Amino acid sequence: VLDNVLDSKVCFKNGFLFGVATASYQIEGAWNVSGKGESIWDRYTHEHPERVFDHQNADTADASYYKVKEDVRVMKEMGISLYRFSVSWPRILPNGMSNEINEDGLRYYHELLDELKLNGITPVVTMYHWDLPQSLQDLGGWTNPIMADYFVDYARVLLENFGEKVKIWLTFNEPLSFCHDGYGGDDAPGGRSSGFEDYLCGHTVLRAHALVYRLFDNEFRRKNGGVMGITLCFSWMEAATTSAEDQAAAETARQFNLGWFAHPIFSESGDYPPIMRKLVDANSKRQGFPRSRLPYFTPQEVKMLKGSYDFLGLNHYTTYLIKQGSRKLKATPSFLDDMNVKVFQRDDWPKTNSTWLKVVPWGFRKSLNWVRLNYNNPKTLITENGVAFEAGLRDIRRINYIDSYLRSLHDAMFKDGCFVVGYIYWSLLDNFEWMRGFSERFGLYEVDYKSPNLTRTPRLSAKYFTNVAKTGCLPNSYADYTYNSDYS
Ligand code: PNW
Repeated sequence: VLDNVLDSKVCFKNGFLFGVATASYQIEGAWNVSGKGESIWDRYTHEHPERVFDHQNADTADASYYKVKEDVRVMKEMGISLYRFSVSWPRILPNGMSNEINEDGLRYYHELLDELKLNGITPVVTMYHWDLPQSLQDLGGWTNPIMADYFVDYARVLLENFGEKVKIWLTFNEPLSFCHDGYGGDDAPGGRSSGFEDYLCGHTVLRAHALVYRLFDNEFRRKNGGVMGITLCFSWMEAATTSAEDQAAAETARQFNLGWFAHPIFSESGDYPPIMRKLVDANSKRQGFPRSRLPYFTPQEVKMLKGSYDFLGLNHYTTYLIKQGSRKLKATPSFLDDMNVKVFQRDDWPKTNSTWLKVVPWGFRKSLNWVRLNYNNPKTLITENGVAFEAGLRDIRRINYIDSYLRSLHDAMFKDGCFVVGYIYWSLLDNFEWMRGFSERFGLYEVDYKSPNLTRTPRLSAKYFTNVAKTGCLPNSYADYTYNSDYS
């Protein structure tokens, strides 16, 4: 009988890693302390408070800069084995360039890395999670091709200083988000030039990624060991109907969203997805541009990019339905016009506190299988998955979300053979959720923004996740977590 119960339990194999994630600007605070330079998010939230929910900014955020011991203790208690955090470029290089290194920046991340080591937690370090030094934005930021060289200089500083302590590196977090939303939309730096600057950004970022991967491979791996990847976000794009047109539209949407950054690195043929090349080239021509708005790689760059990874970092949150588009091409370009599909979600999918995020667990399995089939089943680490609900400790719906997404992940791994090595929840703590300020709470731990200490308190979901991380299995029922006098 016991064997049957154990058989039916959903367990991840020994060695599967559980973790939690954060990012520098979203939690650190101390925005102008001890030599840190200004980032584009500092500048943007200060100059355009009206664009952010409730005029908020992350000047203080969770004050994690001052709470290394406290935050690591919480992780230790949860029994997780990975902590994914990002390094603030302007905290290390106040002016963005490596001629001036801020010693306090190095000290802070050493303190964090040492504390993690003391507690047996493996760091997963993102070099860039959106907080570009403002001085580099003044040169055009990621739309300026030279930014790739400055990123290499910065990466070298990180590899030289932290290479002995960090074995799992990510170059970038979600280029699609910070290129499209930052240079083609409303995120910092507020480029609002979609269909043009976002492609320039993407091009520089892809080159920068490959240069840093080759630097790591040629100069650091032998000495320090370790692995390097890139984190891409992939919302599942499901065709809304079985019609050939909608099926093709959904595939186009996948190529424009994941393929834009994944195809050059993870595909057999390299370079941008053929459908993206074709559509943007044709539209640029029709709009009278002298050349394609999507830049071309040299053959050497295609080669340098192809295979520039040891693993894929995948962020997955939700699913969209896709129908064939019907837009007439406008004179002003945009990414959405180039892709030309209709994107929507079903009204009966469970809602969350993020307008864009509906609970659709089966999309996770489909995303992972699409990656498996298109990129030859790369080693994958889930670097983010999570959900925001209203403040409060009895977050049964968050438990529900995590549990259902983990079941879908389990099916992808054990029924379909997807090669996934770990799962990192976003986020450890409530934090500054970019344009939506502190209004969206993703944390396993609640942060009380009214208390002077920014007190952290575990939600029910923290208890659930602790159990999962410690046993490697999903509970047969999570009734245990539903009624608990501690949380009433
Ligand atoms: C991520 N989507 O961005 C970021 O990496 C985090 O910094 C952020 O806090 C988190 O998601 C929650 O919003 C995403 O459209 C942006 O599917 C967009 C999507 C997913 C993630």
